[in-house]
Amino acid sequence: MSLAYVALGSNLGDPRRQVLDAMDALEQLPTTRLLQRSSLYRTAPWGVLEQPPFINAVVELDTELAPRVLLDALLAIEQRAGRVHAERNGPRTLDLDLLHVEGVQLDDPQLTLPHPRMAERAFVMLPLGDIAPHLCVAGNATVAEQLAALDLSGCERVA
Ligand code: PH2
Ligand code: MG
Ligand code: MG
Repeated sequence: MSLAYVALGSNLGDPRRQVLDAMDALEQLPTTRLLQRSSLYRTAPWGVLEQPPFINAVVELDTELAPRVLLDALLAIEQRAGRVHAERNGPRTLDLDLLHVEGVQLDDPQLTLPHPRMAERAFVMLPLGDIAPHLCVAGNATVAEQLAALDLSGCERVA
């Protein structure tokens, strides 16, 4: 079994509902337990600014699924949620990003682990800090230490 961290995001339709439903779907994956879920955050859009705010969260899974199998399962959950995803960094019904799998480094076209840009993104690090403040994912700094360097002003806890 390995600990795996998945970021959830949505800003189309009913984002809060879609994020909560996706957490339930993650909990149902074979050989997988959902150990922790962060609070939900309403976050200002990053990348493409002219779009609705996102709901973001992070969960911790304990899973026997290999990282690429888990990634396929995440994509299947996105599809089932009726994912609309036209533009890079643009609006989406549901986005599930694999952030980190304990002990795994991967660099292939479909999947890079740990997620190369997560440490810069408050909408990822803030919920991750709820459930894994002591985790080191990039270099030697913990999530809590990296959070101290981020501007969190666009992020508001909603549940
Ligand atoms: N996801 C993006 C692009 N921009 N901004 C916020 N606040 N939250 C996201 O999840 C997000 C984003 C592409 O996946
Ligand atoms: Mg994303
Ligand atoms: Mg994605």
